[in-house]
Amino acid sequence: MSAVAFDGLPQYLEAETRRVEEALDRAVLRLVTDHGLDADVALASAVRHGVMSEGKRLRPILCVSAFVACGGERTDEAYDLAASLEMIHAYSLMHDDLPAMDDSELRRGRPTTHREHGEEVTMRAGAVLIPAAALQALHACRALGCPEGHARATVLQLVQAAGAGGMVGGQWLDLLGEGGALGPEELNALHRRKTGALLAASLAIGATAAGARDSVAEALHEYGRSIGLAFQIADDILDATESAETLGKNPSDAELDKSTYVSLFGLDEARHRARLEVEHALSALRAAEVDAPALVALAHYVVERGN
Ligand code: GRG
Repeated sequence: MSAVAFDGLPQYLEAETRRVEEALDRAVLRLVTDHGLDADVALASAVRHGVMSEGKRLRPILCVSAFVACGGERTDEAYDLAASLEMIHAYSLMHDDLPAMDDSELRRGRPTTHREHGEEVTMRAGAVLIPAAALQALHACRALGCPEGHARATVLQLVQAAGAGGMVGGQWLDLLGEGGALGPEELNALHRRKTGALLAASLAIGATAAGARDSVAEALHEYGRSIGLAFQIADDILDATESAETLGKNPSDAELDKSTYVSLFGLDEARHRARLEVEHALSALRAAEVDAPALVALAHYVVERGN
């Protein structure tokens, strides 16, 4: 596969983030108007608060990067597809921050959605985003001209990654594990679902929508699984070493008595394990001859990021 123009990660992230923000803006507007939510001002404001706050937008950026690496074009419709992943991610953060779960007051450098809009509205705002994300993915695939089978496979990948076998199941294991000591296998199994499934689906969805051949789609999925784990190890390291000001959220693993890669292995070994996962991700790309400098740079970014 041939390389696409890539002028360095900072410029890439800036340009991609802008396109993702535009797509999210379109998605929220569609959700609000198509479903008559504009009559429910509180609900519409909570949806906007949860989705439009300043996140890294990593999942949609990975999705479009995979789509382009597989021959797709950077059209608005490609970003509309990628926005579906961020809609799931945004809902998960809104619900994760609720008192019944992690009970957080700060997210992305500002008060969490329930602190601004109340718990009941935040539960509803998160819930409407789940089916909206599936519809968003389906409509975007059709607008991209994907064959119906690819469109269906894409939506399936999204809902499976978000569901009981993926993110929701992982979050449940995480809540059950609080206060107990998980071993390395249990911790990996938890995070492959809680964080890793949606990150890996971001790559797989980009590849499927672009009609990638099986060996390339599998390589991108493998890359996604490895950077998913690397991402979570880095998240644990950041939680243990950085301030709320840097993170835009309160470090909480110690307070919630969670098993983490840092509590299990210590900082140095956790860093080593994250780098091994990045190496594994890059070797999956090389083995399938996927020449995508953006994906190489993003794999390094996942473990070198500051928040
Ligand atoms: C009902 C059990 C149950 C679950 C509901 C709440 C939920 C579903 C899932 C939570 C999943 C979760 C919070 C995963 C955390 C993933 C993670 C490391 C988030 C931080 O991602 P970043 O750093 O955040 O990409 P930004 O803010 O940059 O988008």
